Amino acid sequence: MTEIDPTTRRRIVDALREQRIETPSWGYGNSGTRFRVFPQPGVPRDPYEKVADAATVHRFTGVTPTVALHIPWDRVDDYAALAGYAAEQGIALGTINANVFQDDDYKLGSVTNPDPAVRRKAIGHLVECIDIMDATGSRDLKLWFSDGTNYPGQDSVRERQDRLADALRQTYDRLTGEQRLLLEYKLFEPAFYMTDVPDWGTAYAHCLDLGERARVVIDTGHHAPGTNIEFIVAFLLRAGKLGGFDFNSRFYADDDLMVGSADPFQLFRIMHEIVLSDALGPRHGVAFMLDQCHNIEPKVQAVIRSVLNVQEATAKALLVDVAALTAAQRSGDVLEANAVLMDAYNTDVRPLLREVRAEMGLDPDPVAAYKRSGHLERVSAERVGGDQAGWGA
Ligand code: LRH
Ligand code: MN
Ligand code: MN
Repeated sequence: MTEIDPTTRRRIVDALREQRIETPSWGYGNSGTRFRVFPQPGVPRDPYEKVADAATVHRFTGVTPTVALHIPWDRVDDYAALAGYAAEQGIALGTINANVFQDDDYKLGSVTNPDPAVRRKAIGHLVECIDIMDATGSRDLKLWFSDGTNYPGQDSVRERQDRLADALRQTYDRLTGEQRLLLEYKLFEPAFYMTDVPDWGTAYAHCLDLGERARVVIDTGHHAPGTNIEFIVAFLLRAGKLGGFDFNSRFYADDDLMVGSADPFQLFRIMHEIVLSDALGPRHGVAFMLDQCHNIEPKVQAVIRSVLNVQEATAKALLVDVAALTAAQRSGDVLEANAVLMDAYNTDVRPLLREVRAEMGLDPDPVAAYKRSGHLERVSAERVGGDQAGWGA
C-alpha cells in the first residue's frame, strides 16, 4: 500500500472509531463439544457476570457496547434490572436470541413440528423473547431453528414451510416500534436430511413475505464448504435485507472458532462488500455480532482477539482504493482489479489500529493490556463453579 493521504486516513480512522461489534453472552461461559466440556477458572456463574465480562471487553476495545442474550440460557427474573446493571457497567443488552432447540418437545421440530401443541409452545417462547426485548430495550430478535428431518419421507417438506411461515408471521406481528426479526439460516445440523431454513434464499423469501422489519442473518459457519459468502452479502445488501452477521470461523462445519482465525481473507472479502455498500456504520442496520465459543482458550482474551480480527479485516477493506478498483473493472483489467484488492489486504493495518485506539483513549494493544489488568486472576479467585454456556450441557 502506498502512502495514505490525510483525508483518506481521517475517513478510515473515523469509520473504525464508529464500528460496533456485539459479543455473545454464551461466549463467556464454559463450553465444549459433545465429547467434553473443559471447565475454565473464572467463568461467569450467572447472566450478570456474563454482562460484566462483556463490559470488560468493551473497556479494552471500545467498540463492543452491547452483549447478546440467549434465552433461556440467560433467564433472569427481572430483565429491566439486568439492563440497568449493564448500563452501570457501561454497556447495553443487545440482540435477544431465542432458543427452541433444547427441549424434549422439539425432537421433531419446534415451529415446524407436526404437533400443533408443540408449535404453540415454540411460538409462545418467541413471543416471550419479544416481551424480554420490551424490558431490555433490545432492537433485534434473532431466530435460528434446529428444525428439519433426518429421513426422506419423515414429514412433508411443504407443510413444514407453511408452519414456519405461520409462526414467523405471528412473531413478526407482535413486534412494535423499531424492533426487528432477524432470521438465521443453516445448511446442516442437527437435522441431516433436510433443514427447514437451510440457506439465505429460503430466509430471504420468508423475510420478503414478512415485511420491512424482517431481515436475514448470515452466520459465517453455516454454509457448505467453498460457499461464496461475500456474494450473499452483496446480494442481501442490494436488496436491503441484510440484518447482520454471526461471525465465527470454521474449518469443517459449525466450528464456532474465533472469527478471522481460519480464513481472514474471507472476512476481508465480506467486509469489502460491506464497505462498498456503505453499510458499516450503525445507522445502516447491519448488526455485527460474534457467535463463538471458546472451548480451550481463555474466553475474555479470545473475545478481545476476535474483535481485533474484525477490526483488522475492516481496516483493510476501508483501505481498498475504490476509484482504482472501479477503473480497472470498467476497463476489463482483471489483473489490476485483483491487484488493487490484494494491495489493501496485504497492508499491515495494525499500526493504524493502534493510532485509532490511542485516539479513543484506549491502550493500543488491548490483549496485552487485558493480560496486565489481572482480570482473569481476580475473577478466578472470586467466581467458583462457573456456568455452562449452553453447548455441551
Ligand atoms: C446455531 C447457532 C445459532 C444459535 C447459536 C448458539 O448453530 O449459530 O445462532 O443461537 O448457534
Ligand atoms: Mn449463529
Ligand atoms: Mn451456529
